[in-house]
Amino acid sequence: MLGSPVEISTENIREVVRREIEAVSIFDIHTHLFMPALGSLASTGIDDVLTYHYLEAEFFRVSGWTPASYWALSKPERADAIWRHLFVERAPLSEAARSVITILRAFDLPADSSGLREARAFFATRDPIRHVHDVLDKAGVSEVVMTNDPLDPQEAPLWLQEPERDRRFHSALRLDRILCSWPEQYQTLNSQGYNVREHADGPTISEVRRFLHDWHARMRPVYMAVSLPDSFVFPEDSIRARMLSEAVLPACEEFKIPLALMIGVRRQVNPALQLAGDGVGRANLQCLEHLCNDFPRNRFLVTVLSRENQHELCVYARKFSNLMPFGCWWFVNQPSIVEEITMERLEMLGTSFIPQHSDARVLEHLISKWRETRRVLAPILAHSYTRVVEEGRPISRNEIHRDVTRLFRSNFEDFCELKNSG
Ligand code: RAT
Ligand code: ZN
Repeated sequence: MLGSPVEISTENIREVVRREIEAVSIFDIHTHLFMPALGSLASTGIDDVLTYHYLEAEFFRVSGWTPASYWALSKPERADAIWRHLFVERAPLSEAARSVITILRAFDLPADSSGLREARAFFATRDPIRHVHDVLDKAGVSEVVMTNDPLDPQEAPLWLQEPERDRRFHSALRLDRILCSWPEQYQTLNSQGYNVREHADGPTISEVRRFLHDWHARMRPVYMAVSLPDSFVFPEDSIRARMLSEAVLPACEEFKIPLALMIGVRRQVNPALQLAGDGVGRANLQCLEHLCNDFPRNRFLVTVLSRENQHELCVYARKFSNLMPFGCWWFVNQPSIVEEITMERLEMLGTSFIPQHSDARVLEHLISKWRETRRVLAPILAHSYTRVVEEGRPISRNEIHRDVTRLFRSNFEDFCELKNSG
């Protein structure tokens, strides 16, 4: 009997699921964090928490400040302004604002003070290495995937120095500059010694392959990744489509790693807001049909930004086992929408998806984002089990443990073949 001997009653399911989700050690598959050896790029502490671009967008709505006057200030001054407008002059009701309260309380810091003196003093005394350890521990996260851009002028030189690896931090090779800004970026590849051309003719494709080969050897990424606009189509007659089909996908196949597609961002709809200036658009997901069909030996991790695209993504995942939906990305990482998306995915895909990633930009985000994810997902998963038990199929603790492990880590490990790759 599958469910016995430790099958549980419908009354207990909620509590068992809550405990399992509380206890699981999470593999966070997409963040903007950096391993300690790349610490000069890392964000941490109260000033970085408050100047997160999700909060900056909310600040510009209520403060009456112009972006120019805001950007003219130092980071602590910007953090002070955000604290005053979003946390002192009004209650922090938004998801991004409440997240700050979670972080402060996780370190026993006051969440209702008029200024940031105590919080700043606290973070200033933290030993950086110990702090990383404590934050991962408090967040219940064992491993994270970074976002590593080989064309970033600050990041690339650090990788050339062979930084010390940390097994809690995996790399992801980000391709946005190659796939979305080729005319502005091809000369950066030239400066790294690759003979590529503006119109991607001549040796360009084989040189991009060589570039990917070299950076793969350097970073050892668990996947390659790109964020794509809502207007993304595939196939098409474009440099991006050629790069994808002739360089990136063959390289992913050779290295046996997936390509992560993050589809639906409208970059810089309001450039004055800088990082906070991106928007969202509904994409045409027929691109996935073509990619999954035309490249059956490739694997695709996919997240979509528009709420309107979520159902379609589930349908495509039912058609293609080389497609793995992941996360509730950015503008859909709001509890009400996460509930809806996760329920839909459970109903359409069982446990064959990756429910969430944190997108943490600041180390301490791991605490608030995963606390919220655990809080939102537990009742949804419990509800799904309850419906099965009500229909007459017992469920055991072991099964819940196995499913929670799948959702929060092993679906990703298996899809990336991490266990076999050593
Ligand atoms: O969520 C974010 O912080 C966005 O700014 C983006 O970084 C997005 O997640 C991305 O990876 O492009
Ligand atoms: Zn991101």
